[in-house]
Amino acid sequence: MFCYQCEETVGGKGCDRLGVCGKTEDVANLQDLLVYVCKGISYYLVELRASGINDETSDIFIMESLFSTITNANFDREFFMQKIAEGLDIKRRLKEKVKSQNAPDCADWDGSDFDEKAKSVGLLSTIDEDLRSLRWTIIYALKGMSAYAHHSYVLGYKDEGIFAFMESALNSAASETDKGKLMDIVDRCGAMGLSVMELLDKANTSKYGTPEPTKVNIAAGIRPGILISGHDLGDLDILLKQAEGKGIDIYTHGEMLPANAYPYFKRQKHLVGNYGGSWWLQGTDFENFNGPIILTTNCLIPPKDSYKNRVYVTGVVGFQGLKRIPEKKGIKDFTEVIEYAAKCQPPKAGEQGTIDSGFAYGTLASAAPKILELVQAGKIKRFVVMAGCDGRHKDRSYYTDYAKALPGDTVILTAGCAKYRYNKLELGEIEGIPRVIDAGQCNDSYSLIKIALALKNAVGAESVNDLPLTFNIAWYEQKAALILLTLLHLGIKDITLGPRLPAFLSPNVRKQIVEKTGLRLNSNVSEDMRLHLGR
Ligand code: FSO
Ligand code: SF4
Repeated sequence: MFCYQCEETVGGKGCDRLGVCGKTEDVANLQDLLVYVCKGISYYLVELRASGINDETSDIFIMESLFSTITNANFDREFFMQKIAEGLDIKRRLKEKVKSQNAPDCADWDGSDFDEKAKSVGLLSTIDEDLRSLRWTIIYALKGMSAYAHHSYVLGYKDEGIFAFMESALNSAASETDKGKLMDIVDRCGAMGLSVMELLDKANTSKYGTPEPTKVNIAAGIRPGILISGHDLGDLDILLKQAEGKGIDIYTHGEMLPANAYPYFKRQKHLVGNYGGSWWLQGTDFENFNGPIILTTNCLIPPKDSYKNRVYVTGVVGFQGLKRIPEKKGIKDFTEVIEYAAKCQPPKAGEQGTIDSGFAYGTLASAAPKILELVQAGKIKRFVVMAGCDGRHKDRSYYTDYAKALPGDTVILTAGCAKYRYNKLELGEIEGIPRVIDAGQCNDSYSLIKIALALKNAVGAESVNDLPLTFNIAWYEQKAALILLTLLHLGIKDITLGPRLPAFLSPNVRKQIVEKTGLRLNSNVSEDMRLHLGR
């Protein structure tokens, strides 16, 4: 095993025995083998597309497979064994359609001992450090892309161009040796990151309306509840329909929080608010919740025995021993969870009050004149984009300290679970504009990009880099890596990133990116504050 795809990787270098996330060696290797099989399938798909033939079953397989290997989504050996077998069947079928003399090993391998083969196809099989770095940066970006494509797909939205790009990039990640070409693909991943976030924004807002500023309740009620976590709004929708009138309260957790701000979900009286905090607090939050919990996407932490029997998974999420939401006639059936919830105690009371969410670009556009007026009057001196992910390491308190230290004439723009580091602080407002503007889930970084571009146009600036706008991003897993590549692709300079730079960027690749973009690692609050605000 060798995995360095997330920020928490051992020693900032790589997990080589057991993942900090809890991923075991055999599962890590099988995930690598599944990626390898996807590369083989992509080889044939690229050939077929060149002759005008598409294969949707394969597109979906690649999207689901890559998504299942993202950090904290699936830890289940059986899931990966089955997926690899399924992939091999797809590959055989495609191989019959393509007459190829020079197929790479990933396309040729026909599946013998999975565990043995899995040991030889990981990232260390590429000896050259820079080549490895570029190839796996692409693969990690594709993992993030597949997650957002999947959230869109389940709502009925897909984009042929995104599938075609993913397959062609995966094919290049398997065999391309020209580092310049691979660097170009890294950049194109950033461009495609914007497209996939745009697609998901369209899917979410077309189905559920434009999020509106909302004070989300964080207090526990007195009825039994179901806690739903992850990013999949479609699952929340089905659950709410099936639980209506059953005397059960539905609460969001982690990245599901922004659902509370969509007009469609606001109309559901039994969606009562958000319980708990960020993904890494689930050990305590799930224990205290007392009722069943549904994980629709990452981030899942290996569950404790004290609540394991109450956790249900769906979609690409998996963990040995957890119950899976069944499907009846293609529709997810939450009956068992709802009946189980009715027998449970209500959630343990704890927090009180509300948190603000729902500031999508569609809503902020209407507040734009007011915001501009405040900027021109010097009442808002700077915006700081603090989007991204949260994580469990102590040094993440940097983001809380930074938010607290920001002067009262600054506004934080956020999206993703990074917000939990400061969204319960009393940071106040500037003439009705909250000092923490939460656009939503990590994919709603798209909204933040739109806001930045709108601001640029409104003040007549030549570039986003000329605005009083600083990017101080927190990353953890591969969706955030994709978002970073999108920001870099858009030409945003001098982004501060933390708490560590990605281990998958080799020193040479990192140097090249840093020289071109000014990307830098965050340091300490006072130094960064001086650099960002000039005071
Ligand atoms: Fe967070 Fe996890 Fe949304 Fe990620 S819950 S860390 S970037 O999966 O996707 O922000
Ligand atoms: Fe380690 Fe992160 Fe990979 Fe898990 S996902 S094995 S923590 S690098």
